[in-house]
Amino acid sequence: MFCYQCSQTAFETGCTVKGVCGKEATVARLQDNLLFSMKGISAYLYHSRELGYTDPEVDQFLEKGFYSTLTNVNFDPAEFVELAKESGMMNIKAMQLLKKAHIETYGEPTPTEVKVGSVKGKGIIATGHSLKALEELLKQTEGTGINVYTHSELLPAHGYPELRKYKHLKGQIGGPWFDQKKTFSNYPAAIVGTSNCVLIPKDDYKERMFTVGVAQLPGVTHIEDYDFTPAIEMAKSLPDLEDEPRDTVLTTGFGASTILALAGKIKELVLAGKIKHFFVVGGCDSPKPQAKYYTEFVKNLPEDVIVLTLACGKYRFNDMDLGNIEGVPRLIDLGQCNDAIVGIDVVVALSDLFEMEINDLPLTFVLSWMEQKAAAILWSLLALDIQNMYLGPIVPGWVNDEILKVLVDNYGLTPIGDPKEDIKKMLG
Ligand code: FSO
Ligand code: SF4
Repeated sequence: MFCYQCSQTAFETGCTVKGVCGKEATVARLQDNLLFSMKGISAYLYHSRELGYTDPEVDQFLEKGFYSTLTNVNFDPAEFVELAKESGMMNIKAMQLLKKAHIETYGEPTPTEVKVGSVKGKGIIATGHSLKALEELLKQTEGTGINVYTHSELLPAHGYPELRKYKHLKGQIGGPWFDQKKTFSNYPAAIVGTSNCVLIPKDDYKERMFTVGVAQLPGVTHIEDYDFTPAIEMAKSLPDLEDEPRDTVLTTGFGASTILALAGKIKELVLAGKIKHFFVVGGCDSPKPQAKYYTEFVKNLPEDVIVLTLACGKYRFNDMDLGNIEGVPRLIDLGQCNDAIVGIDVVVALSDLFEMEINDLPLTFVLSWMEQKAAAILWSLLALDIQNMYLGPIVPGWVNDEILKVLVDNYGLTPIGDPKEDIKKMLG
């Protein structure tokens, strides 16, 4: 634990073993966990509010949750576990709200092929999660001759009809959030960071980087009121990007209705033994060497399984051509991390389709954890009582032995191991 929230704190620097106030280490860690989860919920609420959507019930929960972590309010580990589960349910509501906002504003996403790489001309690269910021950027660059590219978690934007209608939305540059220093150095484009997962820029692109909304970086111009004039002027002043081969094509934009339209076919294929298992492989990508697990995992799967994926963890394998099983794609990109709600909808629909409990379905979740926001999604899945999920590349730092025991005993949460061995266990 580490807590320095009051003046009683040990040695006036921080309580690290047990609180002077009596707070146990596990309670301190569960408080941190709840805060992480609520930060995740806040991110989704923020992007919903950008589009004019709010949910007072979730706001009310945040008040209670934050208040619970104030000094000397709540010392009970059991109630903190309950609050974490409640945060998971509230995160489901927040993700539903954001999905509704995205669909009502930009149309239902449909599968869309996105070319990777630049074309000759001026360019702006947009990274992060905010579709609202991307839309404003597209509106303001229309007719200027500037091409717009997505990076990292904005890839799924191409699936939405009201965004891909812009002809100058040319494709994708780079991969997950952590390649940005190398990627942004390599392309003479203006860059716009629209949410979390911006990194302190290198000097060679700092001047041509901009932030908008919640994202801010020292010495980087912040765009106010979605007026992208400074980024547009910067892009015009820069050299052209060059034509690249653009052989890599990524498919994104599978919404719930596209997948559910295949329900009859999926049922037929499962009953005929042609689809043996479903995997949800997703979450945050991280630069840790252990994250290679996800590439190896998907590469080694047998051909009669379907992989649903989402968030930036997909960059470990989304350039693989897994083909299809009689017209049902084997790799289905549901979108951003907040589109975990689509994954949940699909899993619930599968459970209805086969008249089985979710935990009895031939289905395994293989999650990758990197940052705080993912705690909200993990707790959403736990709140739905989804059992036997695999988690990597490392177990979250706030999890001590006592918390891990609860997660293992109550939910069968398993740290990832060797990809081939794990596949055997999952399919066995
Ligand atoms: Fe990745 Fe970052 Fe979207 Fe996360 S870009 S790591 S939890 O913010 O959310 O998937
Ligand atoms: Fe230490 Fe408790 Fe104060 Fe935190 S609230 S600094 S654990 S005494």
